[in-house]
Amino acid sequence: MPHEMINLEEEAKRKERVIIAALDRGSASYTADILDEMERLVETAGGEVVGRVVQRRKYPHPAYYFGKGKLREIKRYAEALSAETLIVDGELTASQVRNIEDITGLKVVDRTQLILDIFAQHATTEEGKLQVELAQLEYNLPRLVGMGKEMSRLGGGIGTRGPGEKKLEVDKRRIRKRISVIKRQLEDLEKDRELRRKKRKKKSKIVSLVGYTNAGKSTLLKKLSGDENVFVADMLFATLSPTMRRVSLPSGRAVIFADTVGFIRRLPHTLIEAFKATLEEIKESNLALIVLDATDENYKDKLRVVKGVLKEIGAEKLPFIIVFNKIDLLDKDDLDDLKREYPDALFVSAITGDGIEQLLKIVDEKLFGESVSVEIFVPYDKTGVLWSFKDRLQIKKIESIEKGEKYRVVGSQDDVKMLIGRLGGE
Ligand SMILES: Nc1nc2c(ncn2[C@@H]2O[C@H](COP(=O)(O)OP(=O)(O)OP(=O)(O)O)[C@@H](O)[C@H]2O)c(=O)[nH]1
Ligand SMILES: [Mg+2]
Repeated sequence: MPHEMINLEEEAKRKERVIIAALDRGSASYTADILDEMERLVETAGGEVVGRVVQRRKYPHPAYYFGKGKLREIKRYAEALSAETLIVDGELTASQVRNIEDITGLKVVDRTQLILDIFAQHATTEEGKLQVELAQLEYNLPRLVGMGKEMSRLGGGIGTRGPGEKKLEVDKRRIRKRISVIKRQLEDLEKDRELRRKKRKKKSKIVSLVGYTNAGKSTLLKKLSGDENVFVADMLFATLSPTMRRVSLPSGRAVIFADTVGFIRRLPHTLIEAFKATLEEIKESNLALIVLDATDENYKDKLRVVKGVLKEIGAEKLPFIIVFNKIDLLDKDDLDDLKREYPDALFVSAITGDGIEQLLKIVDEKLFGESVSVEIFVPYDKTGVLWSFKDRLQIKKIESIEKGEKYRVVGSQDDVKMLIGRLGGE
């Protein structure tokens, strides 16, 4: 008996052995980069990449995606490596999946399903789970055409998992029903969200943290807010649901920083659709901090991707500041080069706290204008007027004098002027 138990444990620990494959459409370095990213995605999904395959080809084969000969090669390669799963870059049609499975004998998953699988595992909130399940079902529905017994081949593992350990529904009729139920539930949740958003927006300005997955957005939020409970992890798509924290700026005003799902190039469209409500929060914010990993050689591509997604969700007009993070890992020369190239960007380390003070100062100025500090006299009967500004100005009492009190107030020029006007001053 004991050895049987050990086997079970090993089985649970055993990682799915995966071959990743992509077409090289003309740029070998781009393809290598895509495969590196796929490898990170596979690891995040709990699999292990045991081999890589590239085929030079301008367009995918309509029936086989790769060439038929290449697929036979993949089959031999997989046998030699004891791989069981093939993950293909891009989106496959139902018949491509079936044809590749027939020739290679492998379980076939495409990049979109891989990403959806990770989202399914990382969704924690009710809304997040529903959004992911919706994206999965909508992606899979047209791919189930004519699929009957083949579906049973999807025994488990990457590409078959639903949110919260649930198995993904594979029956077409039931999927359609489930999709409409989820959509209704999401609509209700979105109404609540809308209400909360309006309330929040009335009270404080919102700064959204956006960027490529793993850039360090959540770590930055953790540092800014001092809240140890913000979830940070060295994996892709660690954060799925918006997380908000109130943070005090140097002028004394509080704003809300909002962290949300990370982006990736060619973010599956079903996901953008399903996450629309969540992503729209970004559009409604007052300022975006585009967080980039300063150690990433391809940060320019990533910046382009982030701007592309912002455009897609209608947030291209949102004012933004570029924030290079992880500068603790950069040597001085590289950092200086970066600073020369991006004179308006900010440079921080969310781990050491380097540059955070400057970041808060710039955010303050960008949102409220440059701060001024003045001494004012407030007659006793106008104290209420003064305190009605407490969310916008930093107010400090200096002394009581005859008929009133002297205060020092710090804040934007406009707010200070308005206060003085209301107090009946100059
Ligand atoms: N050395 C160093 N590591 C950092 C820094 N900021 C974040 N990290 C690490 O980078 C990894 C990703 O950080 P997260 O904050 O989870 O990244 P994220 O942008 O929220 O990622 P997603 O939620 O997946 O979009 C973690 O391992 C962090 O510890 C930094 O300033 N310096
Ligand atoms: Mg995060």
